[in-house]
Amino acid sequence: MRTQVGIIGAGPAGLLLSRLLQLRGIDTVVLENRSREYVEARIRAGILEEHTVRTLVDAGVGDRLQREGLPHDGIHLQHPGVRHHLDFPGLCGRKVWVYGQTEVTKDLIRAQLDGGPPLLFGVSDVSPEDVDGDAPRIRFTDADGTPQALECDVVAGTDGFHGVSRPVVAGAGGRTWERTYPYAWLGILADVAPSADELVYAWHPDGFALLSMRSPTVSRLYLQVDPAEEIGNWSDDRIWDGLATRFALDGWELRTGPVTEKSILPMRSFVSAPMRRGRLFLAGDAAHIVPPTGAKGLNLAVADVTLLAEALARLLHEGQPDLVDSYSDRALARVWRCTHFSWWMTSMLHRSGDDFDAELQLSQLRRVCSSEAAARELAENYTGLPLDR
Ligand code: RFL
Ligand code: PHB
Repeated sequence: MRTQVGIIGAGPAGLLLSRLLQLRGIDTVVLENRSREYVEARIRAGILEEHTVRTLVDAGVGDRLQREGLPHDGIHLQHPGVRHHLDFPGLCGRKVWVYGQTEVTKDLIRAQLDGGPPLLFGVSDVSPEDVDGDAPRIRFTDADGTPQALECDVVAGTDGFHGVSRPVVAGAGGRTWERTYPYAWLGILADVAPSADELVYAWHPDGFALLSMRSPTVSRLYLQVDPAEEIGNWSDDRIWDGLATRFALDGWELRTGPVTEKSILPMRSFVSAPMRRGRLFLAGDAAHIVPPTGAKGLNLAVADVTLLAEALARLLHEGQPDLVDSYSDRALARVWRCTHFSWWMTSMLHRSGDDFDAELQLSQLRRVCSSEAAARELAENYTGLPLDR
């Protein structure tokens, strides 16, 4: 088997990279170790930046997003007794969209299977080889159990945080930075209309809570819990009670409904540099993780592959290595901006249990809710800073 770009991982980063390269006339093969059903059901991100939406629409995979996505002009920031709306278009001229990562993934998979480049699910033993030379390959076992070798010009490691690509890059040196937070999120999906028009990020003495949504009839809600908590200790009633307490506001009520999914998610920041070894390039969660508070992970993955597709087209069509040579530095500049923003949102909104921290957090929240300059800084980062081009 031979292709120009062998792509490991069919998450949003790998699927979109394949699509962007196809539109530039470059052949790809995508290798995914899970099944299509598993990949399409994985519940994750929900907020898309304007740049992400434009990229998906321009790539011809945005029809359903444009029909079903919910444009949001801002968020609500809450602390006890106060729910303040931040108006993003007024502050920075941009907005965001609510559209689940599951739906982005389904749209990309459908486009790929509908006459697009090969996408192989259920492969195993995936291993990038000879990435330091000009003729790398990916060895893997296909879904029928047959060993295969995919000869490539370039390998893209878009296999997420637990993938096989980052260890290969790290094997040549480089470094990593990591922060684990003493918080986790308990997330639920519920069949009930969202209780607010836009997302509510709430600081509360009991801990952070987030009200989000997936559609006019499906709510997505999160509660800060201890990372050692077990989901079995959280009945639906206990979750709804916790949410009602943390979002409480005079004249407002939380709507409840059947819970269809619940899980506990750890939170960490992680950056690995460089995002390249020879002809192997990392993109998305394979190279970096942010805590979900700033809604940045999926958007960063899209920003990475936008840069990478352009760089690979220049290398493979024109033989010019300048953009692949600058890819890691350009991508990492945005990664660190988003890492800072996600850390800042996380630090401002989660209870540490320390009362000094709490007063600093409340002071920061009052500042964002009263100063246009402070609000604009949040709005510019949340809606996504322009790509460095
Ligand atoms: P993914 O989505 O993890 O995809 C990697 C793919 O690679 C496959 N794979 C392999 N395939 C072949 N061989 C191997 N050895 C392989 N190892 C792994 C995996 O099965 C998978 O299919 O990474 P990608 O594409 O980089 O995308 C990143 C995003 O998924 C992630 O950043 C976001 O979900 C983060 N995130 C959010 N991001 C946002 O932009 N906005 C949000 O509102 C938002 N909310 C969230 C989030 C992440 C969350 N969790 C679960 C951590 C909310 C949550 C709760
Ligand atoms: C979500 O809807 O899953 C979501 C929204 C905003 C965030 C994180 C997650 O900051």
